[in-house]
Amino acid sequence: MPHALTLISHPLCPYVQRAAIALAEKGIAFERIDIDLADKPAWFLQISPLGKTPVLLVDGQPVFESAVVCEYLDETFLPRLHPEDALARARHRGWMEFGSAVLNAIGALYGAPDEAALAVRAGDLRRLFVQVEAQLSDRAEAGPYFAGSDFTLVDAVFGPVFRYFDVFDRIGDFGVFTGLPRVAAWRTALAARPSVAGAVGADYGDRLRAFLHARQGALAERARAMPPPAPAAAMPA
Ligand SMILES: N[C@@H](CCC(=O)N[C@@H](CS)C(=O)NCC(=O)O)C(=O)O
Repeated sequence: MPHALTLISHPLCPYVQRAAIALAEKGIAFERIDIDLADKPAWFLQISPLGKTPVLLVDGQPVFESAVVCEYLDETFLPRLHPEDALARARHRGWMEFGSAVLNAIGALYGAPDEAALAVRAGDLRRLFVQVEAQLSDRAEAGPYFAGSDFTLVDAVFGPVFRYFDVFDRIGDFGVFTGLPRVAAWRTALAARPSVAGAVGADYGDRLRAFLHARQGALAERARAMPPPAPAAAMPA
């Protein structure tokens, strides 16, 4: 019997997007409920032990933590997005975790208090992507995805990562991907993948810019120098 699946979400959350991408890749129907993370509803706090999105409700039972949600989906619904081989699968899990480290570095970028810190944090991000470039160079297959021609959960993690840069690129040139051709090609391939493109609303860019506008710091300062986007819901860091 099919499960009733509900993804408790926030329109900007990159961790939510991982789950939405995995669901779309598997062709699974689900309901998506966006909440305001700046004013968390009581019902959400009852089902989310850490008070974070995403939560996947499976027949009413909450599963929390995006990596766990993705693993559950992969064990339950075809096609598999993890490699069959246990060692390859373990290595993919490592790169999913690496993707979370990149998200933390992105958080540090938009938290940079001044231009000097912004440059340092862009450099930190670049160093992470230099490691990704080396990993992509070691692929047995040429691409276009992390492991070659098959889309995997690592791709589901990095699609939302790269999406931030579609907005950052309009704010300034941070040089994060300069001289990293495999990373740049992977970014382009993921942006074109329907599951990745469809994991956010059409207003994602405006929402992210509104989020940045409302913050303190150097990136916010630069974002405010651009024409103002439409107002959007706040998202805590
Ligand atoms: N490790 C968690 C991280 C999820 C996370 O940080 N979600 C953010 C939104 S993108 C959140 O809910 N923040 C609200 C809060 O921390 O209060 C996961 O992978 O699911």
